[in-house]
Amino acid sequence: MSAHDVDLAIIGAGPAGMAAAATAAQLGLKTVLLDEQKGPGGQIYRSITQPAPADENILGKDYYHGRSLALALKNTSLDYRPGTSVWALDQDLTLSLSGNGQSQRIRPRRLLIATGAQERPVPFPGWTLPGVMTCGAAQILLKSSALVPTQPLILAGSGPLLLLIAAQLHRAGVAIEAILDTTPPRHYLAALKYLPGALRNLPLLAKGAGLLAELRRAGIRRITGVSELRALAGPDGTLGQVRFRQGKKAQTLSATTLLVHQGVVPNVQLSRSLNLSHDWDQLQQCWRPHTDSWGESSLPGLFVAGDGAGIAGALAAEAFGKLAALQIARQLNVISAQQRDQQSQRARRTLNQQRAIRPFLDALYSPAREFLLPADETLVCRCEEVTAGELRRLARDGCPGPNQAKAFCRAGMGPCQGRMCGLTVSQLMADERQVPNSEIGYYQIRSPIKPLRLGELADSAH
Ligand SMILES: Cc1cc2nc3c(=O)[nH]c(=O)nc-3n(C[C@H](O)[C@@H](O)[C@H](O)COP(=O)(O)OP(=O)(O)OC[C@H]3O[C@@H](n4cnc5c(N)ncnc54)[C@H](O)[C@@H]3O)c2cc1C
Repeated sequence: MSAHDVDLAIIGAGPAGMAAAATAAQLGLKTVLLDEQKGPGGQIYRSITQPAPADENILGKDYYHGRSLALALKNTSLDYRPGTSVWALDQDLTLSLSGNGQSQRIRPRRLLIATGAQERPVPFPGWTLPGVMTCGAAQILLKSSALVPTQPLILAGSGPLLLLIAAQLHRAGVAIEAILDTTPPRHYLAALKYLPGALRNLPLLAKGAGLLAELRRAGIRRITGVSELRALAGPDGTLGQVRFRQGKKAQTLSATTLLVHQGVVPNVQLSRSLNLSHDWDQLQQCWRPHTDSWGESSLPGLFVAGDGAGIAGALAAEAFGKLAALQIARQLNVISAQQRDQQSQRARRTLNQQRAIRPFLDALYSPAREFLLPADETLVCRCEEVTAGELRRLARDGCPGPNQAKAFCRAGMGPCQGRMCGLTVSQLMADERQVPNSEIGYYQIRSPIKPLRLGELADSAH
């Protein structure tokens, strides 16, 4: 495809990308939608065109909302390419793609990154043992293959998704031994000051209360105020026990699966690879690309929308995707500013309403210190096996930030390219050096940001 054949390329077919693609294509923009998954949906609506569980009650009503978004893609001239990874971006908006074993480059007039969120890495002693995985990973297996984890099963962590996934597994017939809630009790008080904003989204508050009631009715034990979480190996080297403390009391439970979760954070690999300007979000304890209210980033013509621009949930992502598409249509002179403003009113209202509850949720479910700044013996970079202690020592020895630490200990240089350790490395070094996260910075992300075959790399040179 030659340069400028495409008006808009969108990376990610979650709610943000699907809403943007449908809006842009309906307005007549020549639009390409790329996603590495084999169907549309993103994280929340994963496998929405072919959900694996037969019983719709398991995943719940919110999940099936994704059907209307996937359907809206069908009746357009959209060029939708599933199974396609974007592994590099250039400053002139050229994308390098890999799909069906082949590499290709396209250069659209405008680019929208809608690559969403990833679960926050949860480093704690024992997190690399077989049998310990994230709640999101278990949910992916449920949505795409109707598979459930082995039991006895324990869930541990904090946040609305922890409760949702516990409820979904329970509805799928899984026996849950216990939910270990690591939300520090003082966070309830800290969140109170944000309650007026939260009250603007009563349906979401009611949903949370409904999940808690459902789990209580099911008789699932929820142990609150949990700290000092440890996963311990059994005789065969896989997970055997989970140890924790509730107040002064230490407890140990047997388990073959431990699902952990400490919220989600924006996936910034692509935006970082272009050196876009990023802000440190103190309440969400993560980085997000700096954008204007339409999603345009510090690089003109490049937009970021959805959870990748700051965590606000699926309905906000859908609304933000639409707003970005309308502004892009405006910039390409397809609609007037007045048409853009008229057509964006509902999406803007939804976005504001969905964002209003975030400070409350973020203050309540901010991860406990032990997960942000793990103990010295904990592995932080799983790929290169670098511990928290080693990173602290490097900071004490004068290493100014993550990129220099990378050169000394290889943290962030493995196959995940720092996705699983980047945040923790930055936070550990900032804490040890007693400087703000904004000063310590983040890894310089380099392409290929996704694994790529040598043949595809060679193809892309032609
Ligand atoms: C594991 C997980 C499970 C979640 N489950 C729920 C849930 O059940 N309910 C809920 O309310 N919220 C859930 N969330 C929160 C969720 O992120 C939603 O808020 C929502 O999906 C965000 O929509 P989005 O469009 O911004 O991004 P996403 O839905 O995350 O979509 C991003 C898409 O980008 C694609 N992508 C990423 N990088 C590339 C690349 N380089 N090349 C090509 N494609 C790429 C991904 O494959 C993905 O399909 C979940 C989050 C995670 C991480």
